[in-house]
Amino acid sequence: MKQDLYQAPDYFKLDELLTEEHKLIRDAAREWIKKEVSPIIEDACQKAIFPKKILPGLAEIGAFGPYIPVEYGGAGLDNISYGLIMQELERCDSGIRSTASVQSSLVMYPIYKYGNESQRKKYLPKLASGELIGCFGLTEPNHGSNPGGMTTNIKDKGDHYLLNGAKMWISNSPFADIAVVWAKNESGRIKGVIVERGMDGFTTPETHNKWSLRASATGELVFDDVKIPKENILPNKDGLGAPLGCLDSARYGIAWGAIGAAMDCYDTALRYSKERIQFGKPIAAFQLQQKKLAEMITEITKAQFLTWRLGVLKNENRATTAQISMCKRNNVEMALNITRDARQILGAMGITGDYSIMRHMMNLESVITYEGTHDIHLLITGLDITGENAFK
Ligand code: TGC
Ligand code: FAD
Repeated sequence: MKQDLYQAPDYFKLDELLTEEHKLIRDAAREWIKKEVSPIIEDACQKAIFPKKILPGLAEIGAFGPYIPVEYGGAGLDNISYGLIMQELERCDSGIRSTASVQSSLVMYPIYKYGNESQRKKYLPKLASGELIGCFGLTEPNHGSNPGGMTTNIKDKGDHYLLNGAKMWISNSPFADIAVVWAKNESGRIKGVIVERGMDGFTTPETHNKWSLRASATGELVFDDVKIPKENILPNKDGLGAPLGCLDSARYGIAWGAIGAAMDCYDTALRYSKERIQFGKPIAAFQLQQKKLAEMITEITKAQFLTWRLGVLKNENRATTAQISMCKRNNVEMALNITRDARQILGAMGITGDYSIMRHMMNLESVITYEGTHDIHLLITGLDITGENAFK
């Protein structure tokens, strides 16, 4: 088994802008990843299984609901700490970050923000400890970028609702204990519904044959006359703005996560380039390889500062949806470009599972599509700066 030799690049001393608490949390996540996840991640990806045994460890490093208040079992941390944890997880594998993103931003966040006190007390502590795992159902077979067109629906039956419809491409669905599902009521208003595994008519078939995010389980959510108790409806917000609010939080985490993947590829390529000898010298001595490496660290550094600044704005409740979109879009593209250059620096070795680069590259093909495609984020920026809506 290959040792994880990762050394995080910090070319412009961003660490000096972090608090002691940020660094402690980041370093704890980094060490845990090296010890517990790096040794098993390649095998999990090759076998296309999510390694469930890491769930308690993820909870222990605070990856489940980092910013949820301590009284509900969360870690009560700020948004930069949340981002740093996501960065460390995705440094190892986007699928591991995905699981934590979904649990934190797409399951705990809506229950905390839009749920009532009894829903918060019932679900949040168990989600924070990893005793319960959740998933988030927004995308449907015919409604991906346009979730407002969803057809999944609830009908009021007096003492309960009946839920019908289907969601697809749902991270964690095959093993999740609960699902936060978005469905329209009779008036066409979108409501959040907590669906529990075991409810009659609720199934979660797994999606197989993915070439990307293989260490993350993806599946469908199928609802066939599922009887939903009224207390499982999130009462405090409805409309498309409710799920979109969750996406702001998750996209923010992805912006940090993508930097982690890029940092890992840069670190791997830099080390390899110093060790690999061709024509009598290390390939790092050739200008063409230096160009790739120099551009990688430049782009990583720019993304680190953009994202740190976004974290500061988020802590002050001043980060806008459009800023988050810009950051997610920039960082994922930056990371994907870096995987491609890093892979070339490793030559043929770059295509093997002995190194993480190709795995990151494949993973990022999902990351550039989920939580809003690359195009959608560009149009969000376009709308923000011009005032013209180019979506429809
Ligand atoms: P639009 O008319 O713009 O907005 C509808 C309502 O929502 C409000 N709103 C927001 N509210 C809170 N936060 C935001 N970020 C908001 N953005 C918009 C808006 O004010 C409006 O409110 P109201 O009261 O007037 O109704 O909506 P639209 O139908 O034109 O769509 C806009 C668009 C395309 C940007 C949006 O729908 C979108 O972002 N599409 C992309 C879909 C997406 O990102 N799906 C992600 C699914 S989850 C996922 O991928 C998880 S992967 C997890 C993992 O494994 O890590
Ligand atoms: P489409 O919306 O069909 O888009 C296809 C193409 O058309 C894209 O290039 C897109 O940019 C472009 N396009 C669409 N509309 C426009 C427009 N107005 N202008 C210009 N171009 C446009 N969803 C969840 O709800 N929960 C999850 O947990 C979840 N996990 C996922 C995990 C994985 C591994 C993947 C791959 C996806 C996941 N998704 C999840 C779904 C994801 O959010 C959607 O795939 C994404 O929103 C895009 O939808 P789509 O795939 O239907 O593409």
